[in-house]
Amino acid sequence: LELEARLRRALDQGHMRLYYQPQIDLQTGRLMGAEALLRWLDPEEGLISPARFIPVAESSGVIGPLGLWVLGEACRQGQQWRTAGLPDLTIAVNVSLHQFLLTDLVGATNQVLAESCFPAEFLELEITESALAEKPEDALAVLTRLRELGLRLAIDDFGTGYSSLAHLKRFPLDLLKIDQGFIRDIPHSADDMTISSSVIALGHAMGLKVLAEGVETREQLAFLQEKGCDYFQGYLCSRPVPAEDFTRLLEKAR
Ligand code: G
Ligand code: G
Ligand code: MN
Ligand code: NA
Repeated sequence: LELEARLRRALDQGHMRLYYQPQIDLQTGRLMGAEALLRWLDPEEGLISPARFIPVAESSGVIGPLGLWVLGEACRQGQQWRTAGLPDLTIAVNVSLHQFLLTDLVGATNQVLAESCFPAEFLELEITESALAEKPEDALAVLTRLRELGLRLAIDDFGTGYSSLAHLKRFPLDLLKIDQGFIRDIPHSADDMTISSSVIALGHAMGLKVLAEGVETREQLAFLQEKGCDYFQGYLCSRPVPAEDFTRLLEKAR
């Protein structure tokens, strides 16, 4: 079977999973959120990365039902953690370019929030910088309607796309995520240290919180703390883990 047909079948047969990676408050060390990351658990091939199948999902239109499943699953899980009395947690969900511009993302989000009873204020959507740059006027309209639902908006992979700062300023955003490519070589790359601290300052100047991705070492953490970065995620704290493992992290944080 072609990848597209296999993908549709995997979705129908329940072979998709969400893994969760902790997001930590850099100043207090508190667990404040989780990014949901999609995994395809193929009975023959094992774990397949979204980097391999999201592009196919986008070009084939499978991203519509797949994206709806991801949103629904993340909200159901988030609500389950809430009703278990575990600490408050923001759940961040990745949204792809096609899903953002060509599907009814506002309708889908509204639907899953209603069905799951998960409060909108705890849901965050991550949109890549390049998706916002593609059609800024359309993007502004969608972001505005999403914001009206009461959820939070993050710009993902910041620094790798080409969004103009003039547009960025007009978008109703809450969080800027520094791409891990700028974090990786800290403290060895003076350029990356300059870029990262500039992005933190830029984000704060625009009234946004700033999260650093891909933090793997204590040196990186110390640098980001000193520069006033708000949050981090990365292997230093934890890899993305299945929901059951994340539940244990939450129980420890209680
Ligand atoms: O989870 P990493 O470990 O493999 O993710 C690889 C890429 O896939 C990243 O760019 C990530 O943003 C993207 N990705 C992960 N989960 C999702 C998802 O649910 N939807 C979309 N659109 N992209 C996702
Ligand atoms: O594009 P996006 O930022 O959504 O994708 C996040 C990707 O980064 C996922 O593939 C996730 O598994 C990966 N990731 C998360 N933390 C780390 C880390 O500390 N180091 C590296 N190399 N990758 C990470
Ligand atoms: Mn992301
Ligand atoms: Na990213």
